[in-house]
Amino acid sequence: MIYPALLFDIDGTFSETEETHREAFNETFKAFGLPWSWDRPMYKKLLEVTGGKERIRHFIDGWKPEGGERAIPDIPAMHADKTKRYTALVDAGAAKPRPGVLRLIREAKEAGMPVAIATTTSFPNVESLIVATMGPDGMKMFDAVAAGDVVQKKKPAPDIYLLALEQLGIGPENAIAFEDSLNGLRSAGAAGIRSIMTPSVYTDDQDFAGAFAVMSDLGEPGRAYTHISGWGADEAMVTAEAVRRWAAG
Ligand code: XBP
Ligand code: MG
Repeated sequence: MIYPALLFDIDGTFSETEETHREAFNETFKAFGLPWSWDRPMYKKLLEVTGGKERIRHFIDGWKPEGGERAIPDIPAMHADKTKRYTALVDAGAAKPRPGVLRLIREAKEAGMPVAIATTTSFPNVESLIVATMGPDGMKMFDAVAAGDVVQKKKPAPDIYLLALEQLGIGPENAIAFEDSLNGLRSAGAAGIRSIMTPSVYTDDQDFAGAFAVMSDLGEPGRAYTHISGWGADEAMVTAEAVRRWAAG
């Protein structure tokens, strides 16, 4: 194997999915007869808590919405409904990969570098997104998939990254994470993994001090990224070759 392994976050990093998550949550609230609707500023605050079930609980506890206390026992059912609605939206084409993501994954696989997923989102959401954007065999591109409730503590805890490393059988020094949020940066960092950050619509005002590199996106041929900090100041694309060079220091 050629290292580093590339560990991808999904929401915000692989694709700008959070608006689709928000839409699915709101559809679910309506279906459950709850007079709740999360608008963008509210959802931005709610994103501080990762995980859909955890986010609904946090909303009930913090915002004290009408019907909140009564809805607590329904959270697992509400979340299952939200997953169905989210995957239906994604299956219908709601999410596009961010610039450079598919290119980099293909380059890495061709170079013999392991590629994995480390995300807070539920496994069916990952599968729908990968199949919708990479085709029916898309999941075969990944050497490990660590997603959702398989760990006790979600990001910013290191658990999901530690699980991905365990599945790959490698140490953190042999991995680079791709993330879009402070929760993701902290999670990877707590697992000892360096992160390349591509801020997303909900995280572009967060402070990624200490990240390995920060750029607007991964770049495509003829469409360079905007460099923000760290490695890659004089380059245009995050390529598999560049990641290997940067990681070797
Ligand atoms: C993603 C999340 C997820 C999604 C919803 O964080 O926080 O909770 O918003 O997914 P990250 P579920 O990108 O840092 O992994 O509803 O399936 O939990
Ligand atoms: Mg993310």
